Amino acid sequence: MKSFEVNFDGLVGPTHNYGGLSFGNVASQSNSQQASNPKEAALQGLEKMKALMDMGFVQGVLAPQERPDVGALRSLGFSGSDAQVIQRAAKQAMPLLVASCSASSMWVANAATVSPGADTADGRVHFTAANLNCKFHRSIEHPTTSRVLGAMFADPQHFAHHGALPAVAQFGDEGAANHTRFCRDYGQPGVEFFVYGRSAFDSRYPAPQKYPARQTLEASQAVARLHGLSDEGVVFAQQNPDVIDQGVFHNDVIAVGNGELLFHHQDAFLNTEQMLAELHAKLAARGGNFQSISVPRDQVAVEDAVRSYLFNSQLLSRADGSMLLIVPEECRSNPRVWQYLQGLTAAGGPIREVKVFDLKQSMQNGGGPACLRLRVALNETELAAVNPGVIMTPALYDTLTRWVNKHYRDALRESDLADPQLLLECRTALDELTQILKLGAVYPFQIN
Ligand code: SUG
Repeated sequence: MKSFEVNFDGLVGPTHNYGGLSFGNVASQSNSQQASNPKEAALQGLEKMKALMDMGFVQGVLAPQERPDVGALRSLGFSGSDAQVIQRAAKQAMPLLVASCSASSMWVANAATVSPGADTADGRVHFTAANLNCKFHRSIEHPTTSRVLGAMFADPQHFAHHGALPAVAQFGDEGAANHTRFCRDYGQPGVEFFVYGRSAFDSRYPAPQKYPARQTLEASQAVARLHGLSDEGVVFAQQNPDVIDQGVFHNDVIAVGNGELLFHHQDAFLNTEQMLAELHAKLAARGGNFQSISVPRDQVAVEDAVRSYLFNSQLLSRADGSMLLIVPEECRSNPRVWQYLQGLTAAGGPIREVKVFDLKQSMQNGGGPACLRLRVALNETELAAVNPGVIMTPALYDTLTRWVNKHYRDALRESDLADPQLLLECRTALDELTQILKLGAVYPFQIN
């Protein structure tokens, strides 16, 4: 049976703005308070989806969330009509209004961790929504994420959904951004690779000093248990705490994997040799030949990796078996990174081509090509069971482009978030979107 890796990209929501909300994420902090352009952000994302579809990849769409999140503000004590809740929050606690307006659900690599049916004990595709509880603005995503994923992957015969882990820092879970999977073929059992930033229950593990480690070992282990993964099919590895302190807030800012290949920075992990040997042995037991490309620090410094998002790329397998790397424009404008990439494709290794995309609106909040997509490996039968409304087609691309042009603003500043009209605009747009994507009622304003 044929199998595919389907990339579901997060559609950027109408409140995309630069709130400076993510301590430890250099781009979010340094672009705080700039004016954003939500329309351009959404169109840039749609361009990437269309380009992948045009290249023959199966591409999906993941809907954004209802923002401002009036319910979150109510739970913090703001009351009255929806408009009053927003106005009171703007007056008394602007940072909370900004957090309740974040369009951060666009970075769907953080929506959930996904294990393909070939790896799980019951043969179903398993999803665990990420609790994202390191940051308030992200911790409010998972209830809607669960409803949206449930509407996309509804058939219980093929898909199993787990709610987010307990909402405490000890189980901090950031989803697929700290998870990748190695396999010979997407439909065959693979090795799932979980990368954590610290241990919450064992003080022998080192931890970063300056910035938070968002993912814990115990959260990663819990997800592996929930999904019914076998010990032979998992490897846990610790991120190098020094790189977290240099702005690598998720592992997908310093490493990316696909098929049998791990592409990573030399300084990405702790105990790298041992970890690579374990990946090699476990993939070999599953019939695969693990390979890795380590990018030396004297060619690309960690700082260059963080600024360019070289590793926040999409590593895609083409029909001829070679791989394609989708990188953001910022890689081309960094001379060291661009020179490295020229050498990489010329070397005749597995990565043969680099394609560049302009994702500046998302990049300025620390979200590159890989942050914007959730990978789901599916066989033909499972793919046929996915809600067809969320699979990208030329017609859906045209409809979504028209929808963005009709509903989105082309400039948003912090003061605009207090405008109650923005809430109405968002709800009108999202109501139409649920019809376009055939999701049914998934937003609080549709179900309460
Ligand atoms: O969680 N930025 C996101 C970026 C997430 C990137 N995802 C991956 N690496 N997979 C974050 O830090 C910034 C929002 C703001 O400041 O307005 C933000 O949430």
